[in-house]
Amino acid sequence: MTPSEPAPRPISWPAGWRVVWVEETGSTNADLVAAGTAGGRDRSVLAADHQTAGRGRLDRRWEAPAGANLLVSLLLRDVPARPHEITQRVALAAADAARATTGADVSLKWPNDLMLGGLKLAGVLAQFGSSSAGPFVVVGIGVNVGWAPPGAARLGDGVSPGELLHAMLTAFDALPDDIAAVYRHRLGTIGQQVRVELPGDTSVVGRAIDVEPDGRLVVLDDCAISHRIDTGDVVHLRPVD
Ligand code: BT5
Repeated sequence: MTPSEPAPRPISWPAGWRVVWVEETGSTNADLVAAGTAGGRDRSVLAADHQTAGRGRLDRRWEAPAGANLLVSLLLRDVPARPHEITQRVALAAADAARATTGADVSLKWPNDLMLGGLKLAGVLAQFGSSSAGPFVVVGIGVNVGWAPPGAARLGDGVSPGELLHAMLTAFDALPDDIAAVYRHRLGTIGQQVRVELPGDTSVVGRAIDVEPDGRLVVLDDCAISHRIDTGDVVHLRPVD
């Protein structure tokens, strides 16, 4: 199957989700943030075969050729007291779905990248908003299924983007009320020697020792100073002998 011939999508979706799938848009996240601001309903889902302006975090780009990968955003109005939990839920659901459909041994890299064989398989972008219908969060995820850029991983031909989304929505609803332990268990970052690149061209090198209840990564540097990190890009370093 070529990227210009997307696989057929499931004809039904797990109960309670309103899934719209379009051929092309700028960014599914941008569209759902606009929909949320205009009062769009809880558990609205927008997927696209192709994004012309797919977004990563910190204004970066997310790339994928038409029809090859899962590009989807979820609009959720049940925003928990600790909002980052909802982003973790989407990452965990996608990891569970990838495992269930392909058997791939997917783990997480802080905060919410999906990793396969040490390479990035998927990225998550959360955006918060408010409307007259209350606060909301849009969580977008791009999962490499049929295509990956150099240095990244893909799931391969064993699953289609539509099948993966179906499994992901099912897995989301199957997560426990308290996901802290599940997230911690799946997070390959804990115990690793890491370099965390922080906004503003600085970085912290040390051992990732914990994740706090508010989602911050705790890194202990060589001077035994602990850093509680809110935003950054983690590089897993080889452990030093
Ligand atoms: C992310 O950003 O990982 C979040 C990506 C979220 C994409 C989804 S797709 C559906 C929804 N709609 C959107 O517009 N966005 C969301 P970040 O950690 O900043 O990673 C971005 C960086 O990853 C880029 O600067 C590239 O270096 C790299 N990258 C781009 N495309 C990639 C891909 N397909 N696979 C792996 N890495 C990629």
